[in-house]
Amino acid sequence: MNNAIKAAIALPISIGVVISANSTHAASFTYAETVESYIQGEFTYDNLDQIATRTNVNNALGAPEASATDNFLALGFGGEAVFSFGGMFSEQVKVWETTFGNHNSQSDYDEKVEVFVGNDLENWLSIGVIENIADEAYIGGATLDIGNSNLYQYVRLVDMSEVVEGRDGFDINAIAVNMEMEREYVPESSSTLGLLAVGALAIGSLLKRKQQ
Ligand SMILES: [Ca+2]
Ligand SMILES: [Ca+2]
Ligand SMILES: [Ca+2]
Repeated sequence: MNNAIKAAIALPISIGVVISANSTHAASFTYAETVESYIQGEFTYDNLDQIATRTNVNNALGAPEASATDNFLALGFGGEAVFSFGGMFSEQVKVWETTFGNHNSQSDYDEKVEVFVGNDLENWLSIGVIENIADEAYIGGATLDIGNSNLYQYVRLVDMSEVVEGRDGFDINAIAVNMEMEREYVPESSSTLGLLAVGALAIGSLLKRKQQ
């Protein structure tokens, strides 16, 4: 292949990579769309109706309920759940927790979760721990930075709460990720497609000239 053809192919590819890595727009959050898995942890009470309500995985999908309702997924002590969002994400993960009662005086309502990101359901990167009350996850959600600019597909939450009688671990009201990189890439990739077309035309005319 001659150098002119190589350059015509390389140009749109290299531009596509640069655009996706330099995106600097403000964060926009997309809520969880699918529960990939849920492993119920320990519930230290035996109200079966309440357990049935709080183990409905759909309660963790979509936008958070603003005030405390039963619309959450309790992990149970040591339990875990994996979520996906309809696309790749980067930079940040945000979690809303549900806690009833007077949060200032009830330390036995403290609950926490370790947050992981990954792409294959086997290898996970821990990005930190969210505490429901200390991090105000039960008010407006708590955000963790991923700490790199890679794209990820899944978020895994693992309950780390201290076991207390009559409780059920961390309660996921909602979860969201920053899809800004992915969204930014979509319109830019259409212009990249335009450049690919230009590149293809250039290759076509070069080949034609060679044949003549
Ligand atoms: Ca709670
Ligand atoms: Ca709980
Ligand atoms: Ca909810």
